Amino acid sequence: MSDVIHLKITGMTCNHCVMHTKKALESVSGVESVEVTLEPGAAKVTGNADNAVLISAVKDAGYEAEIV
Ligand code: 9UX
Repeated sequence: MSDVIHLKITGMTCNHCVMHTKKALESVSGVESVEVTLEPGAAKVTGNADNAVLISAVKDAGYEAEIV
């Protein structure tokens, strides 16, 4: 069964940032689908992924994330 994880993302300022974040989250093991919005900065991740790994992936892409 898939989980739905909501993340608050900070630091995104353009739609290219949104794509960076989306690709970063999609690369995480267990992720099935990702939706990212710029305003408000948020992501919805479906799948079975480790929360800490999701946050690290966003950080590595240059943004900040927290579970909400
Ligand atoms: Mo464009 Mo978004 O450099 O950082 S990708 S503002």
